[in-house]
Amino acid sequence: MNNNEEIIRLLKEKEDFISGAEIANTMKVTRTAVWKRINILREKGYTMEASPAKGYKLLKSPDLSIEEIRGSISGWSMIIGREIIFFDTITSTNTYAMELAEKGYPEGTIIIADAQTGGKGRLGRKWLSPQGKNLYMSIILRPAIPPRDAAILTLMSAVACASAIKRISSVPASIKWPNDLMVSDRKLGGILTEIKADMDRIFHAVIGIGININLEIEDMPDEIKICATSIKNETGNAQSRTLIAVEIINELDRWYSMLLNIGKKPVIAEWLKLSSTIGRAVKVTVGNNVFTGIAETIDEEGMLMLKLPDNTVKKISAGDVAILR
Ligand code: BT5
Repeated sequence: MNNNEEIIRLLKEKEDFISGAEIANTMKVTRTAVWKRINILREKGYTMEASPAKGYKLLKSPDLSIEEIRGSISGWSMIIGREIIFFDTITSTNTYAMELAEKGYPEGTIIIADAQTGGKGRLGRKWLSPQGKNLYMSIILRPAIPPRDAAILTLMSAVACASAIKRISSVPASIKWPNDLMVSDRKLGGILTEIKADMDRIFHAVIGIGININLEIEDMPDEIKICATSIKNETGNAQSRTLIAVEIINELDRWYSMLLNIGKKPVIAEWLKLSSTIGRAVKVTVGNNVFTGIAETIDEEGMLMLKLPDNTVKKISAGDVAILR
């Protein structure tokens, strides 16, 4: 725990004024050092009341607080989130995480940014990533699973995100195969899994998570406005990005442990429960080909089993699904 986190922890624990001397004693630093830290935290968006007689009181945290995320994650295995790196602005948390993974950063390292200038989706698409509104987060993993099973990482992440969003915001998030987080037919978020692998093993994987939290519909460009939503748009209330991030990290940690220790079955079973694709008539676009049929289920590798009009079943490994009414 660094000094910023320690001060925030003490202020939150006390829920009242705490004197500079007490903070300094507990942290074994000078009172001047405490005062300097308090000013840094104010610059980061924390609102503090300061009284010469009583000390400091935390009135409000910023809605994306890395100090609070670090202090609140309570993972089962403590793999996911063992290191969290924060940026005000970055090109893409995924691109940076892939670079760090290449350099040997440990499994579980998380990159979070307040804004992305080059946020990306699949196939080089753009991910709208304005400042101060949403969650942009990437996680480095080094799973001992064969490359053909890599899709399970996307399914697992979708399960973790949908469960976390439902629990914290009560928004009825569902999963559209393979990587979309939806509220009815609007996109709330997406997952981008990138891997470096050879034929036999995955060297590293990066899971990128983008979730619209407080983004207003009117702030979206027209082409996204028609098909996207945010938690705030669904509930009418702003939501703490910290709370959503903590819950997603905890859920991911739990599901990742389960995947490594028990295998793919529990992930797939939960995915099927949260999916809004299965059982529906769908149109699937795969490159230049379009298939329509009934989305029957997914197989053990996360492939979509599409029942075509001639009753044959086509396995699809990647594509874009549109639900037909
Ligand atoms: C995805 O791609 O849905 C994956 C998105 C992953 C974004 C995260 S943010 C953190 C990390 N760092 C990154 O650079 N990326 C990851 P895909 O299924 O290809 O969907 C992309 C399409 O979604 C775009 O072509 C738009 O139509 C739409 N879109 C773009 N931004 C959106 C937004 N903020 N909300 C909803 N839809 C959006």
